Amino acid sequence: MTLSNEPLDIPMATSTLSFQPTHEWSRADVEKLFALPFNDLLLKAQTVHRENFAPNSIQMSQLLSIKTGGCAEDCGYCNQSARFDTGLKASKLMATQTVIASAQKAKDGGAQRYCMGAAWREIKDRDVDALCDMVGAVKGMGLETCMTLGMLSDDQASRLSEAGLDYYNHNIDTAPEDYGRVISTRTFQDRLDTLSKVRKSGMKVCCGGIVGMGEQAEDRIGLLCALAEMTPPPESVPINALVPVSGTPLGGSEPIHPIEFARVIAVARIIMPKSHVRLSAGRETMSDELQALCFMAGANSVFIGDTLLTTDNPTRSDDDILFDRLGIVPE
Ligand code: SAM
Ligand code: DTB
Ligand code: SF4
Repeated sequence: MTLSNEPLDIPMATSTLSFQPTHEWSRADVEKLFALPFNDLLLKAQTVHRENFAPNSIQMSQLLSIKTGGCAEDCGYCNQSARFDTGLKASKLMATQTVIASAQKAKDGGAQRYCMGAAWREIKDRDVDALCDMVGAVKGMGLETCMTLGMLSDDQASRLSEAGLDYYNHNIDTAPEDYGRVISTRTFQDRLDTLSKVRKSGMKVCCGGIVGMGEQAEDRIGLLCALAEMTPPPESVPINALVPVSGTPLGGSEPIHPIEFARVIAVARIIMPKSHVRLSAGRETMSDELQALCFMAGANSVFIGDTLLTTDNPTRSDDDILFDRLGIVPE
């Protein structure tokens, strides 16, 4: 099959919203986007997507948990907090050679970016040398590098950046107004402070959130507005559907309706036109049809590999079948 990356000449849907990709979105605009008829919203999102990206290409990242469990924070969605009994076995920071071997497997399997995550509240200075070694080695394989390690200092950010870390993932998770319901051991401002240190160090920002945690529709609007008003917006925006883990406070949340989930992706695409929007955690329980709808809505990044950090992701062979069926190719 020949895939065309040429922009399509698609007429805009009739709606009261003018289409301005460079517009700074007010909260009222974002509310109006969410209220659009689904087809109008999807057409807008797909049009913005085609104006900024090759329509059928997807960025593929792979995760590795380099330090699992035992975390001091109380994030109500997380399997790795020491405060909840989820049966997860905690482990120490992985040896650099083990990380390198896993990264090589990921590269051989088609990953473009390798994202190393640690269940830490913040980085300790004693670990920085080892983290820099991991970054240097993974980068040396020709992979893009990403880490998600909690809060950091300016000095730690500079060292990781100098070692070759391309992206730092640090999610705001939910709207500022909803933050206290989800996490009590840090504030929304703590997250913004870390993100500003990441920016200052020259690394690219990967920042998104989780939906399906029992939040209100207005919280999803608040989450997306908070991401879009970052200057500049994050280069990478992971939209996670909660992977419910029993034993965590939010593990019994009502799942988000699939159509509402696709709306979140579409609005993210429209208001952050240049960012990669990642259809992140939660794909394991999504139908092929919902994933296809999300790609149509402008998602252009996924995690590949059989596990995320501690939970399941679709197998590579299931993903290969799906991407082939949809004519999706790696970016
Ligand atoms: N400890 C660091 C931190 O919190 O920034 C890095 C690792 S933490 C596991 C990375 C992100 O994974 C969280 O910010 C959250 O958005 C996401 N996450 C964690 N548990 C999740 C779950 N059960 N479902 C969906 N996303 C989850
Ligand atoms: C992100 O936004 N999602 C990823 C990555 N960044 C670090 C993590 C998802 C974790 C899902 C639960 C788990 O596997 O432990
Ligand atoms: Fe710790 Fe990160 Fe999990 Fe929060 S999300 S409990 S900070 S590992």
